[in-house]
Amino acid sequence: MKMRKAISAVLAGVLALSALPISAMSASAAEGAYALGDVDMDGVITGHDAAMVSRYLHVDNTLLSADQLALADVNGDGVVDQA
Ligand SMILES: [Ca+2]
Repeated sequence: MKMRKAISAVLAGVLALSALPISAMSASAAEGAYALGDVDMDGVITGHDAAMVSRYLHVDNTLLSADQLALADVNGDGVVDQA
């Protein structure tokens, strides 16, 4: 149940971000090449990005590169977590 809540929180964040125009998002992470939240760096923000963050948090804390961690910190608090 705890994990489902965490996944739901991440998905809600991704969905909220996907509702924003791309121009409204900071593109400073990963040298501006990718939008915040685009953790898998495929050019679009999808559930797969949220799934990668969930996997990083709960299964493999070596999964994400430094650039991916910067993209995953969508609220800019310096911590990659459900928020
Ligand atoms: Ca993506």
